[in-house]
Amino acid sequence: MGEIFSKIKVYLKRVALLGGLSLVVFSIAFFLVNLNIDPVREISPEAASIKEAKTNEEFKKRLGSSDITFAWFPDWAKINQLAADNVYDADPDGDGLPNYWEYVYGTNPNLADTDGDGFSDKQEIANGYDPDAPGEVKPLVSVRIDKIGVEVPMVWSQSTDENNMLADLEKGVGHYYQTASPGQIGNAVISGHSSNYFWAKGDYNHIFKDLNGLEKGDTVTVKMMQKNGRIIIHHFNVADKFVTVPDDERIFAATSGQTLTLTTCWPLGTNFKRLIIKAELVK
Ligand SMILES: [Ca+2]
Ligand SMILES: [Ca+2]
Repeated sequence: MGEIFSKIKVYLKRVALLGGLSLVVFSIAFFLVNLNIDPVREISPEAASIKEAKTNEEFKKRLGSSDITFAWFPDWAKINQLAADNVYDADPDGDGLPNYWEYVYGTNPNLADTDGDGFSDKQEIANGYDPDAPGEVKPLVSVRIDKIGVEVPMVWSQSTDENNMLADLEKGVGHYYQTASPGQIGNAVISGHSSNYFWAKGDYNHIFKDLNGLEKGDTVTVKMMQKNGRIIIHHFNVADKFVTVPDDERIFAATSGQTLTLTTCWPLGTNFKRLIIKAELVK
């Protein structure tokens, strides 16, 4: 009888030991597994940079084809204490300009009239004025057309008087008075010489002589520089090309898109007709 008891005792000890060991193993496994799925562990640098890249992508999507030459919306949003909710599209100063455009133009997202000249940031941008320079200051603009080797300053004409416009064309291509600002909604009309009298003044007497070489899909780039150093680059794709009489109303016709119209005298050496290029902002 005693022998049976001592055997049972040994057996129970083994069971207890085994049970204890199992508990220890289970506990370690449980600890390891839970360590592995710890929800508050830090984001690795790689994961963080992917997250940043996604934010950047989102930002680029909103800009369409426009480029910017400076860094980093999220930091700017923090500096300006913008609420994280809907941060790109929100308009805390109510000037009609969403935050991401405030960022591009370098304006204050919490102040409707950044330069304090009585016109809101949105009004100034829509009308081609520099929103961060008080008064009637326009950004510096140049037009680049790689296909025909053109890079030329654009002059903002102050009237439709022919002599004024001819004077402007001595300094570059001319933006027709009161047409849309390039990149804004409407029809921005820009003219340049294809030819001129050989005694005419200026360095741009033949600047658009190869305009006829443009075809549908070719790119025209407009670069705008503000006083605050912001550079905004708009890309346009050629959508149409035609030759017509100078007073064809299609040249100045309003559009609901962001249209760029280039015009020059045609055929070369005459001013009887106009060669017209219509381009649309790439989105
Ligand atoms: Ca705003
Ligand atoms: Ca203003």
